Amino acid sequence: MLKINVIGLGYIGLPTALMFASHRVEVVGTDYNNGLIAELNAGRTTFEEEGLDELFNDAVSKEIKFSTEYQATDVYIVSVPTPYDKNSKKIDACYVISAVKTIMEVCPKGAIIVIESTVSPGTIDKFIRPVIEVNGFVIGEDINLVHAPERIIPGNMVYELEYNSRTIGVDNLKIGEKVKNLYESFCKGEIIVTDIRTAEMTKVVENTYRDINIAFANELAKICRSDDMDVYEIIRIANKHPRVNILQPGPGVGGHCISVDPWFLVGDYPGLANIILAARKINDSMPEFVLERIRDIMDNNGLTDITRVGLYGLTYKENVDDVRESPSLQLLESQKKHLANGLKVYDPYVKTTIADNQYFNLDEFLKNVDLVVLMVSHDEIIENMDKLKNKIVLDTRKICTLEKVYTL
Ligand code: SAJ
Repeated sequence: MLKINVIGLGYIGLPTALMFASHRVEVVGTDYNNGLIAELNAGRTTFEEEGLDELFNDAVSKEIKFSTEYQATDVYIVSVPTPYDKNSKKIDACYVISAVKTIMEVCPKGAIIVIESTVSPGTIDKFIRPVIEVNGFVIGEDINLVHAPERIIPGNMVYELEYNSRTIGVDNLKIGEKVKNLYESFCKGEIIVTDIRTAEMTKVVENTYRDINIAFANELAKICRSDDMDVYEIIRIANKHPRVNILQPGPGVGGHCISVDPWFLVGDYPGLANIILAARKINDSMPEFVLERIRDIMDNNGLTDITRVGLYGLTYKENVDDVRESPSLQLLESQKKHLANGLKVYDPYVKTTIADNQYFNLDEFLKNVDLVVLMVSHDEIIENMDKLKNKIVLDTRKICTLEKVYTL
């Protein structure tokens, strides 16, 4: 059986490493963050995710080690972050490149490097292959390159790792079969082997598809608001059509994937990626639209003090602790752009201070606000809806069961 070194133990790398180990594949998980490795070695997981602790306990009882050092193994799975530059919208592959460089220092001849991190189409040809070749390694002989983009969704990662279909992009079908067999140790979904550029493009296309569909729902919300129609009722009825499936409008699109990946296509294909660009702009405009709704609702209710308005939820979606690109943070940025401040914020999953006027206790937060803006549908607020009875509520997620609630 092949031995694996998973590089980067974040949201994707950790569950992946644990999943292999729990299916009796020998795994070493590597991360350059000493603190993170110390936590894992002390028997603690490093983020909250449904089913992760159980998976962790099962894996550590089998074949897994955690280390800050890269290992000599047959296969490397690279799941390091791929940040993007907010202005140029281009991907920064520096972490992937540095991981590949370090792998070359320790790997045996013929090792397979699987890149799971999302990269923009063409990144492997433009940035990764040259790094390998310049070091005198022959791709296909000394090192085999694979791109197997992940597809799991925060909140349901453990289940989706096991049951989602996967794509494996390779130069050589024999390597494709090897890697496919490896993933089949735990993956029950269909595994499709294709070439690397197709795998890169497919990943970005999947997230772009979702971005465009969310943008459609958000645009409908704006249209309906402008002419006093109920967008939720319209979507509900339209979705009865057998070929219509409109998503839900919301306060914007966050996370490190859907709000980022479509920009790669816009950046690489200017003039061609038109609907994609329009969708990005619509979704990016939603936090500002929520701000406008807040102002209108304040006017309607004779509220003048912004410090009596609170945002419930700072994460990019429900029941996760990930705040990357979250609509709430985008909204707070917008507030700053208008030279304003004062909005209060609270999120049960965010335990450190990341914004001004932040609270760490629901009751304390509610005591200090009159208008509550529901930005994220965490279970906590659904279970405590009664506490909003005497508040003015703007519900951007359509979760509130109380009477007389404002919506988008
Ligand atoms: N959202 C809406 N309305 C909706 C659905 C979502 O406003 O009807 C918002 C969410 O609140 C959130 C954002 O969109 O802010 C994105 O959330 P999400 O749950 O749709 O997706 P992510 O970003 O958590 O994960 C996506 C997934 N991709 C697709 O569904 C095509 C996941 O499978 C990928 O693995 C992940 O991106 C990734 O890493 O690329």
